[in-house]
Amino acid sequence: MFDGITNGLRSALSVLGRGGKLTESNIRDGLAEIRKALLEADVHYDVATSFIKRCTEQAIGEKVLKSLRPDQQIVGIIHQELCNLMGPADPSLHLRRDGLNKIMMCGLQGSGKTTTCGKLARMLKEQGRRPMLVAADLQRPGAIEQLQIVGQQLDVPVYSEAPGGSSPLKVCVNGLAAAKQAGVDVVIFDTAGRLHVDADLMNELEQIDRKVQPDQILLVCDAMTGQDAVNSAKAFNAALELDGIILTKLDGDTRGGAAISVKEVTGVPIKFIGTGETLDRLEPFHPDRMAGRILGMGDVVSLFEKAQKEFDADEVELQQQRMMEGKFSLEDFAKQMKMIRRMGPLGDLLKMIPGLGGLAATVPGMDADKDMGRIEAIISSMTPYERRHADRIDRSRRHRIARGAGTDPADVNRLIKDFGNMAGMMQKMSGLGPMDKMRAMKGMADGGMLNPGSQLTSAKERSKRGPADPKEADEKRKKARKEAKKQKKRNR
Ligand SMILES: Nc1nc2c(ncn2[C@@H]2O[C@H](COP(=O)(O)OP(=O)(O)OP(=O)(O)O)[C@@H](O)[C@H]2O)c(=O)[nH]1
Ligand SMILES: [Mg+2]
Repeated sequence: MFDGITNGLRSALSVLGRGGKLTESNIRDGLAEIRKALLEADVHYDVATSFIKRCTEQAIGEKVLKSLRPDQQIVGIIHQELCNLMGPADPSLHLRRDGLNKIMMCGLQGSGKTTTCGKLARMLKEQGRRPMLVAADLQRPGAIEQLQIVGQQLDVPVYSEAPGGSSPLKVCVNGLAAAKQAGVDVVIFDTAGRLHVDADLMNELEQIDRKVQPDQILLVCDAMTGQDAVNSAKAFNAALELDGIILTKLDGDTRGGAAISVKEVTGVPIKFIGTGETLDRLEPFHPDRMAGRILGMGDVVSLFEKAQKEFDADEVELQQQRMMEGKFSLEDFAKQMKMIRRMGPLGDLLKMIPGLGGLAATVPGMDADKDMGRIEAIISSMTPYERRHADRIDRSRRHRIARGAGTDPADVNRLIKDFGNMAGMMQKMSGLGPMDKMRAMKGMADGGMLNPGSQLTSAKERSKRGPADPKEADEKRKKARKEAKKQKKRNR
């Protein structure tokens, strides 16, 4: 997302950073470029204009021009102004501990209301709440069933009525009563959308608002619709006094302008962003992180939070233990791989790391997800015995596994070798002090060992190159032979 803005800002900033000497006139030129980039990204005209005015005033101030790195100072100013535009942050739903919390969702047709109801319910459940969904969209055929499916997926109750004899208002009132009776603590009303803001829809929503008295009215806005999203937000806010905005579809190639202007135009905070179709793709909105993303500085904080959530700490510790004891098997390896994959497509993760943002898109032939998929396929074609005793995989087993995984036996071989190297190193490292550990890690990273899949795709090319470190490979082979002999003896 935000590629347009990011690239525009980058080129403008490189104008500012070039030549060393910044003057008032080239700062103005650079900022004018940024304004253009913002407009192209669908940022509201007035918002872009006043934003650039504020940045310019500060940037041409004496303090900036006389500072050591004026270009950095200017990036700082833009970052801060972006935060001011999109913030302050308020990702809380202000839920009470006791009693029933009522959340009403609204938005145009197809903006993502029903999906976001599910995402919110999932998030609340994770926080230990007991949510219930109410299907108040009687407009679109299939809408009730869609919400029911979401509820089933999450194991969350859904209140609905047959569309024939009921009205959205009735469904909400009855749904509220059902929620009270069921003893849930959050009830979320999924309402109908319309193609455009119209009086009919607003009437319906206002009636529900008056009768149900929601604690939070959240507008779901499709970020891909740019200015339209911002304009509809204005209209919804005028009728309903929104408590928060959820911007959806901030994945894909959204131009992102809506995220920048919607708070400024409506005064309503953005609470969450939707970054994918699946129900786990909801993130609290952080203006500073978003500003960082827009400026292409990466989003390390989000990345680490994601990692923390997806990695099962106990499992990781258990695996470390197994590594140290030399018991780390291909089965553990596959588990680790799964954990990494749960964090999302690798391309997405790369984009969040500063400096690597462009990498995912620019390195030809790089398809880390495919490589990881291949490794998983290879490991899952093995028998449990083989996963625990990788050293026992001989030629015929190798061929069988390769057939099962739809790859080359050379790939299977490579994976087993890489895995053997990694497990061996890990075991060695467990006896080292922290500094030596770091050195060893660096060695592993340089040798590509921390990313065993990275070389799977070019079996042919590799055979030309030979092993990365012949001496080490030799030693490994010797050790393996010794092990095999010992094992044979034991078996006799
Ligand atoms: N890529 C992406 N797609 C999303 C996101 N949120 C929702 N969608 C998709 O957008 C489409 C519409 O979503 P719904 O949740 O049905 O939208 P709605 O507002 O309930 O639509 P109506 O009930 O017809 O008014 C679906 O295909 C969703 O999968 C998101 O954050 N990212
Ligand atoms: Mg819907």
